[in-house]
Amino acid sequence: MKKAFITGINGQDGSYLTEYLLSLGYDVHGIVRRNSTAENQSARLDDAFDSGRLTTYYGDLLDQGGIERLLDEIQPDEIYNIAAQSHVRVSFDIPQFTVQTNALGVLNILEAYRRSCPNAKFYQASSSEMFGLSVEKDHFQRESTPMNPVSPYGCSKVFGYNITRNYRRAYDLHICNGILFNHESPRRGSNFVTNKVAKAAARIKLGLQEKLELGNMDSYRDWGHSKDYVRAMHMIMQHDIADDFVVSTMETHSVREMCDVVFGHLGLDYNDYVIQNPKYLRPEELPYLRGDSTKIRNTLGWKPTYTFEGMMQEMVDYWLAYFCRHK
Ligand code: NAP
Ligand code: F7E
Repeated sequence: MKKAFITGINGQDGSYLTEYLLSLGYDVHGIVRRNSTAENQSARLDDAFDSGRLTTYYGDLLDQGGIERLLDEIQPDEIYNIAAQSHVRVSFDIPQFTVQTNALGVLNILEAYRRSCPNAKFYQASSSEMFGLSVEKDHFQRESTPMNPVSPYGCSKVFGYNITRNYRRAYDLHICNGILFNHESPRRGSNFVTNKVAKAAARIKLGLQEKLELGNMDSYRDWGHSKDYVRAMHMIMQHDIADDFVVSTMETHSVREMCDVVFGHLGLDYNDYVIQNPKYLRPEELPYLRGDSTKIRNTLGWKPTYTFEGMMQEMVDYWLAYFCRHK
């Protein structure tokens, strides 16, 4: 039975990855940060605990000694480093914390891994935000696209990407990067734009809210489903060669189009409800993302199962059911 160690286990991806690995027969171990409110801290993992094969520990990427002790004790076969301060807008508010976690935190866990369990495989959660303003002539970003980040978050992720590639070569470690484009689900934090819109539209439909305030509605994103993307993470780790892969749907939609789909699903016109508030604008915006995932499709046979419209419907339906229960 394989053992996996996951950082960021109680986040969106961490919780779906946990369920996926448990379904494959893995023992899953992961760290959660100590929080003053114990209730709901591991809410996304509630079902997974029923398996009896999930163990969580207090831990933080900033505490290298603690991570090293855990890796030494657990001796995992696979390490998924998916913890991060993952909100781009917030990274402008707390740049130092973002860089400490997303950049130095990666170095901390790499050092712990190198000393404690160098035969394990290691996955790093890299991001399309690393590409920033770079777009190829065919309007895609792919593995070979130069990195030109436009946020503290993007800059921190470029460090994580580069240091993992450096450790792979320097110490002959099995380290992979998934360069994931945006991925969403009902478990997405509700201050990311898709779930913010899905949640507000459901509340508006039920008469619980009148307006929705957004920032820039003219940026484009390549939005997939987290469940499809955690499956890609696992496939990347099973490949014989430690390598880096873009994971994306190869489609792009504007925030405006996404609002149209969500409100349209409820029989509403978003123009009647959405207003702009400059407080949601970013000091520097990334205007356009569309990933070319040909490499992972051809090499590993991965492809997404969710459509953009199907995913957005799932999120709206989740919130409708939620607010009907909690009205
Ligand atoms: P998420 O829901 O925000 O989860 C992030 C997780 O990291 C949470 O469990 C969080 O714990 C934990 N964390 C934050 N700071 C930490 C620290 N210092 N030490 C230990 N744990 C810490 O993010 P996600 O959407 O699942 O994304 C997973 C990873 O993929 C992240 O690295 C993100 O940057 C990257 N990524 C995401 C996307 C996307 O579209 N979702 C795309 C590309 C890359 P708390 O709950 O205690 O905060
Ligand atoms: O913004 C615009 C905003 O915060 C998407 C993270 O998972 O994907 C994610 O980062 C777009 C941006 O995601 C609001 O300006 C308009 O253009 O949902 P988001 P993101 O910044 O693309 C990358 C790949 C990651 O790696 C990150 O971890 O939507 N937008 N109005 C808004 N965004 C937010 N959050 N809130 C608004 O009101």
